[in-house]
Amino acid sequence: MFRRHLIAGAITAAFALGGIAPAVAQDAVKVGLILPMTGPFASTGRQIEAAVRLYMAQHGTTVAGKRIELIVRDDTGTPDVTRRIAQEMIANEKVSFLAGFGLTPLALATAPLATQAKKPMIVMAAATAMITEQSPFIVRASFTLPQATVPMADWATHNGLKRVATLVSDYGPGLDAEKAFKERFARDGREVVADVRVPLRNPDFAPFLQRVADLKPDALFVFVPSGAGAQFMKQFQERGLDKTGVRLIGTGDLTDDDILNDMGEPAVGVVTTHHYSADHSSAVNKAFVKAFKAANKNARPNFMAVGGYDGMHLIYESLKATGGSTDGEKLVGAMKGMSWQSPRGPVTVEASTRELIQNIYVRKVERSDGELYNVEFATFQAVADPAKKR
Ligand code: VNL
Repeated sequence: MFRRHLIAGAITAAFALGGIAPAVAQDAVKVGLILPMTGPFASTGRQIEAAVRLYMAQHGTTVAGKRIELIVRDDTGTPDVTRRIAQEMIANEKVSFLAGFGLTPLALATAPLATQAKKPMIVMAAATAMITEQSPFIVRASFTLPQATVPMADWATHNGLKRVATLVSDYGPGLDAEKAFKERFARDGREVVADVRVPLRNPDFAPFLQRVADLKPDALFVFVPSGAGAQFMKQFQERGLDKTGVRLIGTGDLTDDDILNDMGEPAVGVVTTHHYSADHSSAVNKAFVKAFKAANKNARPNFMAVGGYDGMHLIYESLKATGGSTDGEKLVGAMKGMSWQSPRGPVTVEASTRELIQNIYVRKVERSDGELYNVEFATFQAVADPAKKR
């Protein structure tokens, strides 16, 4: 006890005398990464953290003369916890960036804090369109559901589908997807014959799938969040819907690269639209996938990983642009209009919306070398979020 007091006293004295510790602390720029690392959405946290660490390993931890310090905290996917962690990170840790946000409610819970503290808030996962409108300090490194869905509706239209049912998780991104699909598709004799919503947590798809089977649509359009696709696919098969000729389409969240291999045969042939596939054939992506696998026991990166990787790019490049200044307004200003070659393809931060303009690819699940991949076969170039007024 006495000994501890003596040591504590010595440390206090060193600070009071202007020791070197405070100077070192000043030179660190802290990035507070808040993710669901446990609970039903832990795969999202795991993917993003791995990609953030890969980016730092590849680009070093000194940017514009500042040492980047990463602080990772688990919010378990609970909005109150996200908000409390963000508060602590701002007040106690004095972070310069907030980042992560695995689901929409978690991003929404934090937005007012980012505004109040004037901290850039990099949304690496959550994808409801209205999120970026909740704070001028939010910049999104993922995508929006309308952005991924409108191309799917166009693909369905051009492929002669007439009667489509939709099935979405009953919260922000699902409602965005349902609305975007309906508005784009249901014209000129085409109709959405049912729009079913399933609970976000512990969904039992069976009763909804029975309804869909009875309606016999040409296709079922699905949005479920990353990680939930395997359970959906299992029940789709158990109900025999894969044998009834109901085509399965959706956004790429359904055939998430993280779990695609476990889905097996029922996933083969499923067509989805999304901004990222691990199978994307660019040199930048090949290098990214190779490095990610090498650092993560051969695990494949999914679209969440790319959100984390590009989010780190925004943090590093904005800090370079401000010459190391951590003024929140300057950092966000530097991110606006920024363009680069992401593993997903070319991207630009649209200055007026702080959303990425990016390609949306049409992909089909195919087997190659014994593994399942989302194989891209058509591209909608430079798609901006269609939900924003401009
Ligand atoms: C969200 C959107 C989450 C898409 C997801 O996976 C996803 C969201 C966790 O905005 O909550 O794939």
